[in-house]
Order: sequence, then C-alpha cells, then structure tokens
Amino acid sequence: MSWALIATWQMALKGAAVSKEILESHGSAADAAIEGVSVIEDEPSFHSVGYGGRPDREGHVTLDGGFMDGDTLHFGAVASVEGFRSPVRIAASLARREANNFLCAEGAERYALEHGFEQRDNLTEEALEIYRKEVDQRKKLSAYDGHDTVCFLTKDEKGSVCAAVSTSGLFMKDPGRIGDSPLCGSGYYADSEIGAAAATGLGEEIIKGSLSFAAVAYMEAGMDAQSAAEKALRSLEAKLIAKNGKAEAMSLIVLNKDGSCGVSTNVDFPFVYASDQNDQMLYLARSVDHKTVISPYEKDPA
Ligand code: SD4
Repeated sequence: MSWALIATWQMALKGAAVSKEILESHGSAADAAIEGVSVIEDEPSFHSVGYGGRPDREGHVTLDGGFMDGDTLHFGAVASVEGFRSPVRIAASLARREANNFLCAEGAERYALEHGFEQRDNLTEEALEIYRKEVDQRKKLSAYDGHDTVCFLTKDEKGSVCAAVSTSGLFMKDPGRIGDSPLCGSGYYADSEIGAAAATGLGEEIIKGSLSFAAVAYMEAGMDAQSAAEKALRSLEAKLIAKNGKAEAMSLIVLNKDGSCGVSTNVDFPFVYASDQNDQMLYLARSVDHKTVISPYEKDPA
C-alpha cells in the first residue's frame, strides 16, 4: 500500500477525511497525523479532546498530546497543558528539538506562548455544566464511555510512519494527573522501519505494559500487525488479571510499515482505517473470549 491511516474511535472520522486527503495528495505522514488529530481538537462535540474536553477535579481542562516521527524516532509531548488550542501541534514542534522534548504544565505553556501557539479557553458551557453536576460525587478513576483519546497512525507514499495523539485524559482526574497518552512507548510509538502503534483506555493500565512500544517490538520480531496488537494487549491483560484480578479498559491500534493494520481491545472499540487500496471505513473491534473480533461498524457515523 502506498499510504494508509488508522485512527481511534468514531470521533476520528472527521479528522480521518482530512488526513486521507493529505496522504492522497502526496503529503507527509507527519502532516496527515497532526492535521487529523487537530481537527478533533477543534470539535466541541467530542468531550475527551481539546475544545469541550472534560475538566479535572478542580474544573480545569488540562490536555495531553504526543507526536512521534518514525523516520528519526524523534518525539515531542506535552502534559497538563491549559489554555491552548492544539496540544498535538505543540508536541510536534517539541519533536524538532534536540532535547527538552516532553514538557508539562507551566513549562509547556510558557514554551507554547513563546512559540506563538494559539491560546484558547477549552472549557465549554456544556462541559462546565456536566462538571458541576458531577463535582459532589467524585467518580472512580475509569476510562468511561465518551472519554477517549484520539490517536492517528499514518504512513505516506515515501514510507514514513508517524503517530499523533491528543486527550483531556480522565474526567475528574486529580490535578496534575498524566495518563499514558503523552508518554512515548505507552500512548504511542512509531518507527518507519517497522510501523507504529497507539493506545486508548485507562492510562494507568496501558503504562504498566508500555503497550505501544510492545506492539511495535512484536512486529519487529516478525509478527503481522494484527498478531502484534493482540499479543501486546492480551499479554498485559492476562498479567493484570493474574496479579490484580482484573484488567481495565484498553484498546490498541497498530499500523505496519506495509500499510496493513491491527487492532486489539478488551472493550467495544470503534476505529477508522483507510488506505489507497481500502475506502475509509468505520469498524468495530470487540472482545470475545479474550480475542478481538473486527467487523464493519453499522451504527450511523454521526
Ligand atoms: C488517559 N488513555 O488519559 C487516556 C484516556 C483514554 O479512553 O484514552 N480513555 O488515561
């Protein structure tokens, strides 16, 4: 396949259309991943990313983002950033530095300000209302429905592979809490010689298995994308169940450098895949007896 993309959740459809257009018109994997994610960051009806993201326990919308260039292994990331339009763009800019690639909170905000990144109050009226309703009954930490990370993995016609992610993390999270999403190796990983992977779900579980790096390492050892995704996620799931009696929600997308994809999940997990040989489509991955079953997603892609 000359180009391909895979992205997490139904919300990715709108961004995937933009990403696809870039790849079809000979654009780079980096631009396709960053632009795809940033479309979702601007969309207030998606309550887990960028504008309209759900706030932390103290009412602040703090955002995490990451980017990795598989040609160089350079990565950039921001965590707990407040008041900026596009964490993924800040992350991609940090990936071009020699060092100081992962910045959090005030340091990341200072960098973003100094480098002219657009500011925005990401707390919408709707999110504020939901927050006010929940504020008295602090929720158990869980990656509940509708609070998901947008992850894009892209491969362009030159063979470059990139990963980009963005999230507001968990609703009602503790101030300063950072999940897997901005952590290179856990939330995302890309190596153009092999492929890429990215995760969504409860960050505290995903981090325990460095899930994205694990999937890429399995591909490097010779597995196809689907086997690598399944091996990485099921090994961690089995370990967590053996050690703790349960494994919380985790989903993993994988893109091989040949453009083929793989997905593994322990929940119901919609994702988008497209390539020069496959029309852009929404699929549903489900977990049946600890095995991932994938089918076209019938639900109206609103
Ligand atoms: C986090 N992994 O902050 C993110 C949240 C998520 O589905 O992806 N939820 O832990």
